[in-house]
Amino acid sequence: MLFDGKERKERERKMREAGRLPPGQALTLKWPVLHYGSVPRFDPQAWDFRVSGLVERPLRLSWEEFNRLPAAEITRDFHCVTRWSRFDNRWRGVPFREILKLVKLQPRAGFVLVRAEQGYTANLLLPDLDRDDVLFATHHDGQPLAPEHGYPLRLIVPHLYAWKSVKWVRGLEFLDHDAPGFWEQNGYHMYGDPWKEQRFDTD
Ligand SMILES: Nc1nc2c(c(=O)[nH]1)N[C@H]1C(S)=C(S)[C@@H](COP(=O)(O)O)O[C@H]1N2
Ligand SMILES: [Mo]
Repeated sequence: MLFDGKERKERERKMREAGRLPPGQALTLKWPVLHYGSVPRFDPQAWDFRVSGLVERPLRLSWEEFNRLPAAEITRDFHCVTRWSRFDNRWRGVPFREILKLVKLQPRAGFVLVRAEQGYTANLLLPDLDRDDVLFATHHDGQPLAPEHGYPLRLIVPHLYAWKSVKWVRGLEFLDHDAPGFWEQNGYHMYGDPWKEQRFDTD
C-alpha cells in the first residue's frame, strides 16, 4: 500500500539520520521469519538447557528450573544479514550473565558454541555474550515468542547480525578456540558486525 511504503521510508530516513541504520540495511516494519530447516515442536518435559565444555561442572536445567532464573528486559534493534533491520524490539528473558553465575569457567574458556534444536550452532566470543544486553528471550514486545521466532527460548545478541541470535536454543559449549557454527561453515563471517558489514567470510 502507498501509505505503508511512505511510512516505512520516512522511518528509515529517521533511523539513518539517528545513526541507527547500519550500512547496506533497509528498515522493515514487519518481522520476517528466517531460518534453516523446520520449526521444532516444544516438549516441556524433554526440554533442557545444557552448559558443557570448559566448565568445572556441566550444568543441566529443566524448563521449570530455567524459568525460575531472574528475568530482565531490553529494547534493541535487530539486523539480519539479508539486509533488513527491525527497530525497537522489546525482549524479555534471562540474561546471559545469570547463566554465567551458575558455572565456573576453566581459564581457557574464551569462546562459545551456542547449540540449538536440529543441530544448529553459532559461534561467539565470550565478551560478546558477557554483556548486559545479551539475553535468552522468552518474550517479544510483551508476547511469548511465536514458534517460528524461536519459542520457547532464543538467544538475543543485539550488536551482531541476527544469525547469531539463535532460535530454539538448548545450550552453550565453552571452548578454548573459535569454532565456526552453522552459517559460519556456509560462508558467513566468523564475527558478524553489522556496522562493519561483516557479512561473508570474504568481507
Ligand atoms: N536455530 C536457528 N536459529 C536461527 C536461524 C536458524 O536457521 N536456526 N537463523 C538465524 C537468522 S539468519 C536470522 S536473520 C534470525 C531470524 O530471526 P527471526 O526469524 O525471528 O526474524 O534467526 C537466526 N537464528
Ligand atoms: Mo539472517
